[in-house]
Amino acid sequence: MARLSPDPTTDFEAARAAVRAELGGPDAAFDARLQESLPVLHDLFRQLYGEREDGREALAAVVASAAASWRDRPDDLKALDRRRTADPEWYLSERMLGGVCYVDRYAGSLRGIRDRIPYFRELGLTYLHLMPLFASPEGNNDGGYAVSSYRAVDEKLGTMDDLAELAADLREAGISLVVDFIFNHTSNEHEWARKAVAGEPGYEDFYLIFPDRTMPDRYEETVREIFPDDHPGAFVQLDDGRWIWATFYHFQWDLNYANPAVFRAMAGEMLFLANQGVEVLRMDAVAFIWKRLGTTCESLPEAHLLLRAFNQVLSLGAPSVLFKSEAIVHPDEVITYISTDECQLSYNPLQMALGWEALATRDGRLLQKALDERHALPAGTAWVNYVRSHDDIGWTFADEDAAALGIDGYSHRRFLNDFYVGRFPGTFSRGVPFQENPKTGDARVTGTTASLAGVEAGDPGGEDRVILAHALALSTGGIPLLYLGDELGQLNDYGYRDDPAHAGDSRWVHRPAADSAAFAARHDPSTVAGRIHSRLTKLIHTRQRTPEFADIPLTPFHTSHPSVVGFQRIGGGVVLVLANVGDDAVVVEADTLSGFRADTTDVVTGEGVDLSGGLELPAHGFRWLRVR
Ligand code: OTU
Repeated sequence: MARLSPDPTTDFEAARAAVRAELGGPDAAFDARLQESLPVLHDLFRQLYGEREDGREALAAVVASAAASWRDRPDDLKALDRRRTADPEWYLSERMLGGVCYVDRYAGSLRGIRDRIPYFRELGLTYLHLMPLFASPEGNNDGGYAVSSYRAVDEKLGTMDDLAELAADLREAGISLVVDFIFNHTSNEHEWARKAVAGEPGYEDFYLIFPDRTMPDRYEETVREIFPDDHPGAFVQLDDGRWIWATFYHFQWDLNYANPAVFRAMAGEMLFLANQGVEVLRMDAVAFIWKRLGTTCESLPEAHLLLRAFNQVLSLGAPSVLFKSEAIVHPDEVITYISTDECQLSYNPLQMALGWEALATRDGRLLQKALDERHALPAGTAWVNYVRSHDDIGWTFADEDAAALGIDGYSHRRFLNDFYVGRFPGTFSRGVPFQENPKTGDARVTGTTASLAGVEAGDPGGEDRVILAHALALSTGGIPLLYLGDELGQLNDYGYRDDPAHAGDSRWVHRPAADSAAFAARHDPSTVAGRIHSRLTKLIHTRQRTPEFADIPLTPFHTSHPSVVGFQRIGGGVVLVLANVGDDAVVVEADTLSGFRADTTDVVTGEGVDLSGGLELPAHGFRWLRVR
């Protein structure tokens, strides 16, 4: 055994020898990538595992498993790798559109999902995120976020072969398969977990297990409670009296990435999934993957080093695979995960939350400020813009941004929670609270888009708000991501309260089964489903033929109306987006618009719009205008 050395020559030789042993003969493509990646990976490993006696072996083993995976990678995926390498910014296209669903709730099984491909094409999807579909414990398994094996599909949904076939069929239809990579923790039933608890050699350090409360108490002085409804603090007690780190549910045990064997094992699972045809890995709970005493144990520098190292492993073994970061945290922190060598894609939780904030307050200024100051990204990376996800809405805006507008962050969050869970007088929203923490006053909100926006309550602005929220996600820049069912205006499903496995987790209220009646009515304008579907699909198809909507950069456009959010998207021409989050119509004055030509075109309807007398925006309405 040997440590990694600052002079990497011998370390490199050991790694290359391990690669040769896997590949047999020379492989020009792999060798070229190794040439580039090895120094980077070596440097990352030195920072992460420099003190370890087995550092050199760990590095060699990881590159060897990337080589083995490349050797076994199917030819069609190698062809995909070449196409993506030739067109590395494919995901910045205006044609990109994501959809997300649960396999069982949406279509029963993986085969059922396959049967929905014609509808996905009709909608225009190019990206499909299937919620966790791996083997996991019976009963509550956090919607599959407690994984018992990354190599086995939940047998109720199908098999790994079904998944690989589905990935190929989706690819054929121009749709990239996205799955979760839940790598912060495994379920307590994972083989590694069983072995760790049993003290099997090689597995003792896979998780963070302590003999008594001494260390847990010290850690808990500085870490947040994430699922306080389930257990206080970050640890749970094992049957034998010891304590194990569990950030989320008590059956989700955090892995110990300070142990390179964990990195190595996870790199293997990741490469395995890449070879099934998964094109994007949604990196779950990235903020939590590294712990250090005396810190919040969130977004530590090592979390980034780990992501970068995983990225290098993939660029060796499956170069076309992308990472999407799931960091639902302060915007300054979200941005740190986004770069071409870390996560190329990231959820945009700030825009999501502030879209809802604007609809509640009828004031677009905080959202405008975020678009002005926090929307820009490094070249070659993209936001994933969503109206809501399978998770709760957390009010992750920056307090200093709120303060700049004279808003107190703490009381504003309380207002937003009250508003969206239906406690605020006159609210249009029918959300449900999630993880209310009486100790901190913190809470989050759940609900389908239609229920949050006022459709469930019968508010006259409900349908408009659903469309407006999506119009923002479709136009600001990045990959819009649709929660499938929202395009039919599906409402909250309160049935979860009768299911013992779900009753304790209010997020199930917004994860309804697909509504076949709403689906059948999607072309019927006398129904909510039909109206929302036709308005939304019109916007989707408009986006797909509007090159200005590609890529990320936007140019802010300010009016004198607090309820109006504005920006320009500049491509071949210029598209001006104006959105009114208020409940009253406003007229944007001709003077404000005088920098543009007067005879503009509405890109949605194709009709001419004359700006010389100003522009009227209806209540919760918006316009997409080609102004140059
Ligand atoms: C993620 O979310 C998943 O999206 C959730 O569905 C899982 O329950 C969880 O991880 C555990 O796997 O706390 O309420 O970014 O907000 O990672 C959702 C911090 C969550 C967390 C996020 C987490």
